[in-house]
Amino acid sequence: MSRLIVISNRVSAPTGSTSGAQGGLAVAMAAALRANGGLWFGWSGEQTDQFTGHINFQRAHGVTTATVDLEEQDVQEYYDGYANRTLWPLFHYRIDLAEYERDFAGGYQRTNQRFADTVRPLIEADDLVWIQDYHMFPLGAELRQRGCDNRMGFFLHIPWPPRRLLGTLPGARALVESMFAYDLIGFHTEEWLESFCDYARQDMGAVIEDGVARLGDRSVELIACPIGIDASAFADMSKSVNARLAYRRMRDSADGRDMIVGVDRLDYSKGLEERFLGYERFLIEHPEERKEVFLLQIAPPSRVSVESYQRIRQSLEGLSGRINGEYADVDWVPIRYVNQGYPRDQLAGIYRAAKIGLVTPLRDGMNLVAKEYVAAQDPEDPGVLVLSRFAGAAEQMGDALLVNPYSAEEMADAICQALRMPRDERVRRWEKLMAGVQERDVTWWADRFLAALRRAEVDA
Ligand code: GDG
Repeated sequence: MSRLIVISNRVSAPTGSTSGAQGGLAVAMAAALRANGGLWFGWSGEQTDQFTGHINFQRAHGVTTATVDLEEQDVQEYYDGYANRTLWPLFHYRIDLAEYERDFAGGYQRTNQRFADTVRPLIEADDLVWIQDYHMFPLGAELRQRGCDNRMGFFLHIPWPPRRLLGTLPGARALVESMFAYDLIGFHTEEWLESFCDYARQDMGAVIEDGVARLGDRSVELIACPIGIDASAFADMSKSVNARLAYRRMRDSADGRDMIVGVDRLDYSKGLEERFLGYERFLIEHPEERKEVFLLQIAPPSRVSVESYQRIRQSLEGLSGRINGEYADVDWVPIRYVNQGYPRDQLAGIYRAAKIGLVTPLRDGMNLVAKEYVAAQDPEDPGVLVLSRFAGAAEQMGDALLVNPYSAEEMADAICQALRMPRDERVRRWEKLMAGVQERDVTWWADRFLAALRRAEVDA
C-alpha cells in the first residue's frame, strides 16, 4: 500500500489521547498516517533569520512529523499577508477587507517554492500526497515542476468564492490554473464546488464533465466531501469528569436561566457583531425573557497581528459593553463575552449546558462548532442548534433552525422559537442531526477523500 504524505501550513503532532482532547482534523490525519505510514509536513510555527530548509523530524504515537522554520519575511508575506489578508477575506466574501499587494503574492509563491524544495526529497515513488488548504494552492504545481508525478490531492477547508469576486484577485487565473496540477480537489459542499466550476468554465475555458475538469492537457477530479468531527470521542468527552465539572459550573452560575452559547475564533467571518445584534433584537422584542436567558460568547483571539482582527475585537468590546450597559440589571448581564480559549473537554460540558447553540457565521467553509454542539447534547434533553444558512454545515444540517445571520429579526425569531421548542421536537431534530454527525465523522471524510484519490485518473 502507498504511504501518505500530508502537507499543511501547521502540523499537529498526536498526543496519544483518544478522548477527543485534540481537534478532529489532527485525529483523522494521525489515524490515516498510522494506517498508511508516511509523514506530515508543514511549518513549525517558528521563525528563523535565514531559511535553511532544515527539517525537524519527530515521531510520536506512530506518526512522523516533519517541520521547517520560516523567515520573518515569509511569515509576514505568505502567512499574515497573502493567506490571511488576501485570500481569507476574499474567499469569505469580504473584498472590502482583502489586500492585494505584489509583495504578498510574491512571498506566497516563494514560500510555497521553499516548501516544495524541502518536502520533495521526502516523497517516494508511490506515495499519495495530500495537500491541505488555501495556504498551499500552488504547492502541487511546484512539486510537479520538481518531477513529482505522484498522485496528488488538495482539500480546501474554506468556501470557494463566486467567480466575480475571485475575478478581483490579481493573478487569480494563474492560481486556479496551478490547481490543475492536482489529480483530485475536495470541497466541503456542492456550492463551493459549483463556484469553482463556474470560474474554471467561464473565465478559463475549462471543460467540466462527470466531475472532472479539463484544461489543456491536464484534468482534475472534483468532489464535495464534507469534513466531520471525531463524533463518538466528542460525545464521550461530554460525559468526562472535566466536562461534568464545567457543566455544573455553568448550570450553577446560570441560576435557573437558559444559556445560549457561541464558540468561535475571533474572526470577522464568524458574524459575531451580527449575532450580538440579533440577540439584542430578541431582548428588545421579548422584554419578558430578559432576565431568563444569557448569551455566553467564547471568542479566543486569532491572527492578532492582522489589523482587521484588531478592529473586530475592538468593535465587539464596544458592542458587548453597550448592550450590557443598556440592558443589565444588578443581578443579571445579558452577554458574557470571554476572550479566552478553554480545553476541549470543558468546552464539551459548556455546550451540553446550553439550551441553544448559536452558530451564525456570515460565511464558513463548514463549521465544526455546529457539529460539536450536537455531539455534546444530552439525548434525553437536547438543546437546539441555530445555524447560519451560509455555513457549509447547513447543507447537511437541515434539522437545525437555519437563519440568515444578516437579519437581526430572523435571529431573534429563531432564538425565541428555540427557547420555546417542546422537548419532543428538540429530541426529534437532535436525533436526525446526531445521526448525520456520527455517520459522516472525520474518519469518514479522510477515508472518502483518500479512496477517491487512489481511484482518481492520473494524467500521463
Ligand atoms: C476552518 C474553516 C472548517 C474554538 N474555541 C475554542 C476551541 N475552538 C475550536 C472549536 C472547533 C475549532 O476550534 C473551530 O473550527 P471551525 O470549523 O468552527 O472553524 P475554523 O477554525 O475557521 O476552521 C471551517 C474547518 O476549517 C475544518 O475544515 O469547518 O469552516 O474556517 O473545533 O471547538 N477549542 C478549544 N478551546 C476554545 O476555546 N479547545
